[in-house]
Amino acid sequence: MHIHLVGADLEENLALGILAAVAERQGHGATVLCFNDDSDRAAVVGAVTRAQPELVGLSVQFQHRSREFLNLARALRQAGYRGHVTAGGQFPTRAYREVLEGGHGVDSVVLYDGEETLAELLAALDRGSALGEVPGLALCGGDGRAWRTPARALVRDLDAVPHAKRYRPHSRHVGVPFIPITGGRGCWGRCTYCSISAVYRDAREHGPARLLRLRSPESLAEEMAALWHAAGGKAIFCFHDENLLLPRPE
Ligand code: B12
Repeated sequence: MHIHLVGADLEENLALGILAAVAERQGHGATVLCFNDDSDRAAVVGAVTRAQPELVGLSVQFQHRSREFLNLARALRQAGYRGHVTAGGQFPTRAYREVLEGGHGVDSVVLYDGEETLAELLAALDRGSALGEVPGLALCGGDGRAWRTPARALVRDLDAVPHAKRYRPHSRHVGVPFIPITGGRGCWGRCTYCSISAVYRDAREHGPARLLRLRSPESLAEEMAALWHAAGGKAIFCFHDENLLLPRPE
């Protein structure tokens, strides 16, 4: 199968880079398409209708852009795209009913971490088996109502997550490669206004989930070294972690 992954690319999108690596590890092809605002819609629709991938994955990390992504899904359907459209990221995870019941042409939502669920969704689509058996999804029933498949635990070992596919050349700042990377996920804080806290606490209400997960320094150093060498021995690493300030010195 070939899949298209669509999302913000103001800085390299690690969510899409990691999911592309997951799909390629399974033997599928994966293309990342930039969708920074509505002006990118025509290019995305054009690329999808030309290539007709089996799946399009929308990464809706920002609530303020949710309307743009749902309009994009509608535009794909109006352009005749009949493949599977799935959405992931913080917004669809929390608003899966609105995304699935709104007639936007979205077939499924991958809740919380995407690695394992996307891999199984691709396998089920490949085999033609029932999506309701894939844990960690939200789907739309025959009655037009959204429902959740069995819960899936958040990824326990972040060291086992494949390194993000670097789907474009790194941006450069003062000529130096600028390389986004993550060392962990989640936050121990409980700020009432922050969707990060809301999403991970919601995950914990639906299954085994730790609010804060860290990679091992060894795994992180190995990836940084590989990227540094590949970038010619100079790099600015930008951590896309939610929070680098941890509660205890150790
Ligand atoms: C990196 C980042 C940025 C970067 C780069 C974004 C880009 N790619 O272009 C920059 C600095 C540009 C940025 C800007 C902004 N950001 Co910002 N950003 C982040 C940050 C810190 C990390 C996102 C990330 O890549 N995480 C690493 C990956 C691995 O984790 P992930 O995204 O959760 O992805 C996993 C799952 O969600 C899922 N998944 C995600 N996408 C998909 C797609 C599919 C198909 C599937 C199956 C699964 C899936 O699988 C992934 C792997 O498990 C997040 C914090 C967060 N936790 O999300 C804030 C965050 C997304 N940003 C936020 C905000 C508000 C903004 C700004 C609006 C701030 C501002 N006022 O300007 C701007 C908007 C920019 C714009 N014009 O649109 C908020 C969004 C809140 C909300 N719910 O709407 C967040 C959550 C931070 C917060 N404190 O709340 N941001």
